Amino acid sequence: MTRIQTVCPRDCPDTCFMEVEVQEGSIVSIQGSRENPITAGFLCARGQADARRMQSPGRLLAPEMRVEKCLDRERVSWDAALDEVAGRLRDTLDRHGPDRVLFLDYAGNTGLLTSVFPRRLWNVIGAARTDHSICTRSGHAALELHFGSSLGLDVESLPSKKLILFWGHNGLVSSPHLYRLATLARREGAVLVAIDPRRSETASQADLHLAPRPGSDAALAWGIARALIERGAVDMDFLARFSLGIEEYRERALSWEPSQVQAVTGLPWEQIQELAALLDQHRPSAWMLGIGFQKRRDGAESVRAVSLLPSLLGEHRAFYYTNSRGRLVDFGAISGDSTLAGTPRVVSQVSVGDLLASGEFKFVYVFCMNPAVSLPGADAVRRGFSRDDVFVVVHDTHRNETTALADVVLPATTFLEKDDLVVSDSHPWVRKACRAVEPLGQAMGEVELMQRLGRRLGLTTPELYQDPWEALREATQGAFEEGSFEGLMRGEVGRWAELARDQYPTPSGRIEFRASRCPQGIDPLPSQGAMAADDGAFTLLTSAPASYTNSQFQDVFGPLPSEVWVHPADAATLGLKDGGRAVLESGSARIEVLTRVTERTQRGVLWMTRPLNDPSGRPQNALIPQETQALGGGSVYNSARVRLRAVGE
Ligand SMILES: Nc1nc2c(c(=O)[nH]1)N[C@H]1C(S)=C(S)[C@@H](COP(=O)(O)OP(=O)(O)OC[C@H]3O[C@@H](n4cnc5c(=O)[nH]c(N)nc54)[C@H](O)[C@@H]3O)O[C@H]1N2
Ligand SMILES: Nc1nc2c(c(=O)[nH]1)N[C@H]1C(S)=C(S)[C@@H](COP(=O)(O)OP(=O)(O)OC[C@H]3O[C@@H](n4cnc5c(=O)[nH]c(N)nc54)[C@H](O)[C@@H]3O)O[C@H]1N2
Ligand code: SF4
Ligand SMILES: [Mo]
Repeated sequence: MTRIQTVCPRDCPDTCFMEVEVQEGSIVSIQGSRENPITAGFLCARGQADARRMQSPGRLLAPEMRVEKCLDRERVSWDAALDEVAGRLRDTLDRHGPDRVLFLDYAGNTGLLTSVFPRRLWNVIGAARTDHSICTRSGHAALELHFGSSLGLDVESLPSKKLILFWGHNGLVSSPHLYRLATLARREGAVLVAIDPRRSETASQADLHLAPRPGSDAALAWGIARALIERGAVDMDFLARFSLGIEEYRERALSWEPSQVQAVTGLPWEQIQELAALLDQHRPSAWMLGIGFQKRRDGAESVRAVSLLPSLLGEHRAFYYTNSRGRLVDFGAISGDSTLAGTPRVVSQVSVGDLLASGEFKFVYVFCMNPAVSLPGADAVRRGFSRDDVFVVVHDTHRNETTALADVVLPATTFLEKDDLVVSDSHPWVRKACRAVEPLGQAMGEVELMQRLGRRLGLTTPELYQDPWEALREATQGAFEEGSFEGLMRGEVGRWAELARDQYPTPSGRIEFRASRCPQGIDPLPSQGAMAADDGAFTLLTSAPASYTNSQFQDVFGPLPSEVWVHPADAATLGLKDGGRAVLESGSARIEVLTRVTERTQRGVLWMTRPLNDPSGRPQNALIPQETQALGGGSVYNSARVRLRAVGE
């Protein structure tokens, strides 16, 4: 029996260290390592099921290619598949230029060698790419406005906090290890607060749950600011030393009358005062800002408003959003940004669906992503991929809705079959992720695939063929607080260095309550956007499912349920029964759902898990607008407006 040390590279803040037991080339067990204090010896259901998923019936084991557009794909050799991909790519470049070749990727595996180094090929070609705006982008832009960097709380300090807020963040489900640290604080008397329009798993466990109307977070934050100012809970010495613009901010906060805060949020003023009192009495605090509440029309404004509150209390960077941008790793060097000849075309990832449907891109290369289900306007994405004049190549570990539409499917190694280095979004711990088993079938890693494709295209740029570990060594020089790259190569654990938490790389070097570097049209102070009109439609909230990562793991745990939470009062008005069938509609898009009548949501607000297909295979995300946020260009999943109606038995 051998024990292999690896790291979970999934799009998950926890980035667990894993210990894999291998016997005669097969995985016997996967356990959480204790060498990382965040992982603390346990894994979530997905980590525990990884060996099963590696070998699930959906696993891709050989290249497949469509010989004619309307025919099924056939298994082919790697040589035949790569010849076809290189030939089609060369042809598209010659006939249409690099702007019509789209490189479409996201975070299916966040390893530096899996998802960052292989971008070199697309840089050398100068292909169009997306702005990676579906998830966190607007929130980063929001935090950078006021704090200069989105680096937040050192998550290891969570157990010593006296109050922890989960704001639009379902930590119990979406970052179970960070949530565990919060429970350690609670054991020592800390108060847990959840701010969520619905009673999420985290809200069910909280000592105090405030359920504002969706999208009213900035108003709520202004209300809290007013209540803190009124009770004299604001740390003026701290603000004088470290901030700028507090006077203007204070004036704005006091202009929010309690009645106005109540009207926008739907919360009684007394509840807001209660929270302000808790914040005053339980210091220090931690503010876990979700990605969920930021994925809406004014999501960046919500993040701006909420993130400034801990500064009022005299705390440096007491919010946590995602910390990856606070590390000193040179990501641009790894992706070979210097090999770019000019400025490539960058399109919005949020609204790429219509562009795909219009046939704008003639060659699309997808990896580490399942856009046919995860993107807003997923029906448009599917139409685009189905066009005769669009050639789609997908490199994935598993079959999914996107591979179903591809012309060429290339089998990828899972993280258990390759070496890598993963930078966590939350904690600073790092170790080399080591291959546990040999690649299954003909699966190939991203680095080898990129280099083989580069050779076939006749590309000679040396950066393409650099030893990838040498590239990582160069890009991590000076990035360690403890340990070194060489230490990682010997199997040791290292710790990334981070920006000092009392440093603010804003133009003034201070926390800027009034942002001095604001894009045009953006208020220097956080603003509350317009609330949804009362037009009989519902706001549809969608958020992360427990045993799945986005669309993954349905091959292990079964399909994500197409179920919608409806408040009993709305169900009564619409004549809906618990467990009954219904339809959700937006424009011409519709999906079938089962209704769950529950007080865990509020009137006018529906909730579903995401992203999924209905029982007929129609994508939930056909209901999501391809609209972008004014600040940061992020997604607006949680601003979707839908109609709900019962269907007969
Ligand atoms: N188990 C599991 N973990 C995951 C993932 C997964 O798929 N499964 N996905 C990963 C990824 S990609 C991400 S981005 C993160 C996301 O994880 P989180 O940051 O927790 O975000 P979400 O799950 O999108 O939504 C969290 C909460 O926001 C609430 N919310 C929605 N709109 C509003 C609003 O207007 N105001 C407020 N206050 N709350 C609102 C929702 O009701 C929901 O309970 O999780 C990661 N972790
Ligand atoms: N309705 C709704 N939809 C949403 C959201 C929402 O809030 N509401 N949130 C959005 C968010 S936050 C996110 S992050 C996106 C996520 O959207 P996607 O990134 O599309 O998420 P996944 O479904 O996890 O797809 C990742 C793919 O990567 C593949 N993969 C995993 N490991 C590897 C590997 O090592 N190599 C290769 N080549 N492939 C690999 C997986 O098999 C899977 O097919 O979804 C978005 N969709
Ligand atoms: S998905 Fe997240 S919580 Fe689960 S094992 Fe991986 S890093 Fe840990
Ligand atoms: Mo995400």
